[in-house]
Amino acid sequence: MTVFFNEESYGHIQDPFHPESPDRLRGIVQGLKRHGLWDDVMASKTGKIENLLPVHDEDYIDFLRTCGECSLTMDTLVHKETFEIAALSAECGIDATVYSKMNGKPTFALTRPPGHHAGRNYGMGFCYLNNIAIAANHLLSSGDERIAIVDADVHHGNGTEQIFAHRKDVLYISTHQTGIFPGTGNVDFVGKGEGVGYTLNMPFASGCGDSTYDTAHSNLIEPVLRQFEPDAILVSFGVDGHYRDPLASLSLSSDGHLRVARNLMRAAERCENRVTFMLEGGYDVPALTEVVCAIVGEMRGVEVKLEYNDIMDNSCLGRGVIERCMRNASEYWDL
Ligand code: Q9C
Ligand code: ZN
Repeated sequence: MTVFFNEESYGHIQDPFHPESPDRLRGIVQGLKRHGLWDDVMASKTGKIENLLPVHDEDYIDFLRTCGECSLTMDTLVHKETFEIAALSAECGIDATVYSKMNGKPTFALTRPPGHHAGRNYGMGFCYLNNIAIAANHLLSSGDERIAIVDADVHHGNGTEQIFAHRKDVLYISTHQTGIFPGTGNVDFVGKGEGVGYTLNMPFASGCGDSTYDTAHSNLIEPVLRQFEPDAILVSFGVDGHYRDPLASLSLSSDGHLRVARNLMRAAERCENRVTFMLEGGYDVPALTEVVCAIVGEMRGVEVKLEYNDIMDNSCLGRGVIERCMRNASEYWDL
């Protein structure tokens, strides 16, 4: 099994013109079928509340479950079916990480709705339940000692960062665009209390792309992952850093996204190939589709041709940010 997906996710429709629409998944599923990659897909069973409780307050869960029609923020609406689909999305993430653990293989969870903006008692930014935090907690409570979360969505994962800021058993590394939603993810925030040194933020300016990400991975993300020695790597994977994306303005190409994924799969060779990609954002459906297909293809040994490969950043525009992050991180890591 490589891909984890639930039909029910199509039923999550915030409003007809919302960018986080079911067409995103329809595009991906169609693409995977076209490339012969849809023979290896697993669905999840209804989300279990016990798995949500270590991450979210019971009051918040009850509110989501019972409010009927309400809104968490202007662009994060709750309908009567939202809680159930969000809980299934969280379960999808858990199942993909558990499968990866049992079989020593990378997995891709088509989590929808996404999760990384959701905190203990709030949802925002199209997120209701923090899928990746829920999966990380599940692994930590079933024998794992250290989990690394790499957040490659263009937005900072404020929810994930906050949930784990004080912990040293969860490493959180985020690359994101600065100056856009949600506004968190400053390079000088390195965690709290026991967790100091276990949060790394790289807030890149508009325009940063391929060469910036290549450098961030080789100079910082890879060495820190090697030293942390995680039992598994979980990836908040968005494709909204793509130059085609309508919601942000970084300039990653499709191949740039694929290299990010490859780097993480290579890092995971040191933890029995335990790496799980969980879908976060990505709002240009053709770009989202080709990138996800290429990553799943990489996992399965199938080559997927990429179309959106313009290189817009070949001079490491984000070097200053990477250096500032390295300077902060070098207090805690050998860099
Ligand atoms: N003026 C994810 O990619 N935009 N969420 C708010 C407010 C919210 C993105 C704009 C973007 C949320 C999972
Ligand atoms: Zn995003």
